[in-house]
Amino acid sequence: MRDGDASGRLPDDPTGTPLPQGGSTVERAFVRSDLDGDGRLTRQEAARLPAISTRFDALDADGNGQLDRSEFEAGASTPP
Ligand SMILES: [Ca+2]
Ligand SMILES: [Ca+2]
Repeated sequence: MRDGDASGRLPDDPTGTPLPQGGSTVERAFVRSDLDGDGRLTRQEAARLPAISTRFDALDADGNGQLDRSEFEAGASTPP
């Protein structure tokens, strides 16, 4: 048994965990709106963003009822 050298810190992970502070304004908006953190916005989550929710069906390119990040970014970068 040895416990004398444990620093209690996890090694740095080069792949990282995405942080809300790390991305663009659009990405932060996505992360802030993604209340359950599953990487997709439901219609309910998108309701916080009127510019998105009013075009939800048009932005949902694959029609699965949720906006993934690429669908969201496409909508957020396109004028209404
Ligand atoms: Ca979500
Ligand atoms: Ca979709």
